[in-house]
Amino acid sequence: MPHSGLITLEQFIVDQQSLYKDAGGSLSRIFRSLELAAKVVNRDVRKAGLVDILGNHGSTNTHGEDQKKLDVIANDVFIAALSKSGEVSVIISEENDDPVFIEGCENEKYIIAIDPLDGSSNIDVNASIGTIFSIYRRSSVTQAPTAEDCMQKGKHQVAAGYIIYGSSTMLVYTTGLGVNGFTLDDSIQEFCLSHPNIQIPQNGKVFSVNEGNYADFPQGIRNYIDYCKVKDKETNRPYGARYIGSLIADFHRNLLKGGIFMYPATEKTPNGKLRLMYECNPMAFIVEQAGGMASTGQGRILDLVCTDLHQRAPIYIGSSNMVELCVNMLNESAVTAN
Ligand code: P6P
Repeated sequence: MPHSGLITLEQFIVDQQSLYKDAGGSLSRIFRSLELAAKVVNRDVRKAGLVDILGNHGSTNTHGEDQKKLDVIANDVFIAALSKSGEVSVIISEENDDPVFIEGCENEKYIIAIDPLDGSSNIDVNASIGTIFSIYRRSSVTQAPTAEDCMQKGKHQVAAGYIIYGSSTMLVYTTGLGVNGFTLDDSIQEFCLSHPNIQIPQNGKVFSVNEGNYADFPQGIRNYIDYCKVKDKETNRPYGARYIGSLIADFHRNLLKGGIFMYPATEKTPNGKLRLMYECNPMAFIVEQAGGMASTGQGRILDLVCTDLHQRAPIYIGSSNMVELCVNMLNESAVTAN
């Protein structure tokens, strides 16, 4: 496509801003910061094998997980960029136990929840990784922000998105007016609109789950996984099993092609493994905006009450017909088991 036909992320955001009557440009400035940070992290991810930024940082995060060096670099880059936007009062990050209150921005209305580098266990083996972000507004800005300001239901998100550092680098986001994808054109260092108005197919032929935990899954989930493997031409089964171990990569493939991603509760992870505020909620907002579904197994992810900044939740997310059947089988089995 000739460059004259390109729509850059910057231009797209300005055009979208005109759709919001009370838009003052704050959200646009936040996106500009996210875009800059994404380009810096992309540069570091792309050269990870060449300089000493692979491997563990020697510290652990709030969940006791080893922090990879790139985790820490990505966290620092995004927090610095968002702080400089002047629009963000507080940031919650997978890499920080406590909220990061931005000095001089106590009266700003935006809150950011971020997983600066999700899938980091894949860094050393060159598999796709990514950044997930979620944006909320504070209900009141008359006093300094608190941790409670951050504990909002996912349905109150103002925007959500992710950057996937894969075979190409893409930024996918929603502000509640559908989902759009932008691919980084390295030659001009611009994110350009490549996937307008993404809609997830209602049915797919892929299921994504860590089957190593099969013995630990609820019976209904085992029943659904077995269902995915049955030969049935009419319903395009058996489905393909695809699991990269990087939420963003598995989610992105299913968003474009159709499919379901599952991280159930198990004995080892009684509330599931994925974190509500900066993994489940942003992905749930995106998938619903694309016509899909995201459930905890007991209800909509976006309705789940947040009682802890780093709380986890079981998640079944993707093509609506697949998620619906999966959750029905989970609950039918639970009923018959009682
Ligand atoms: P498991 C990566 O650590 C992550 O948070 C997600 O990106 C990914 O989907 C999941 O954990 C993989 O977890 O237990 O299957 O290795």
